[in-house]
Amino acid sequence: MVTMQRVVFVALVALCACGDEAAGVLLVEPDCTGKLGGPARLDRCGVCDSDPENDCEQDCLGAWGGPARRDQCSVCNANPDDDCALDCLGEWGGPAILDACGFCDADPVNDCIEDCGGVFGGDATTDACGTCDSNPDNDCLP
Ligand SMILES: [Ca+2]
Ligand SMILES: [Ca+2]
Ligand SMILES: [Ca+2]
Ligand SMILES: [Ca+2]
Repeated sequence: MVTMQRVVFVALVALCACGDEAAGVLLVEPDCTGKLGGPARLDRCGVCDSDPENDCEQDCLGAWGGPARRDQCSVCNANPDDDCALDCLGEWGGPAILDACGFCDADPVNDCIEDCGGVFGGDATTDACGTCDSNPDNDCLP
């Protein structure tokens, strides 16, 4: 009876050892190239290689390998054409605009205008006879 129990015990230990070996074999799985225990891994975009540095990343909308990028004004989308730009005062997305005379501010009311001679910021005026110059002394009088 004692001998019978010992045989069963030994058989169970053998089974357990066999099971451990099987588990050990199962741990060595093929990598994504099919090589057993190989170093290659699939990244989140389905690209299989052994370089973790080139794994695709989440874009700013949360899509893995997506095209969306955050511009300098923290607006996230996939359109590079609407990225905010530096204004003339050096502020990203700022409202300042250079007028035709080279003055930079955010006030469109003070933008310099073209005089009658076609000069931006010029002081020529048209007199009552239709003569355009910057001399008020020669204006013809009606
Ligand atoms: Ca990779
Ligand atoms: Ca954009
Ligand atoms: Ca202005
Ligand atoms: Ca004049």
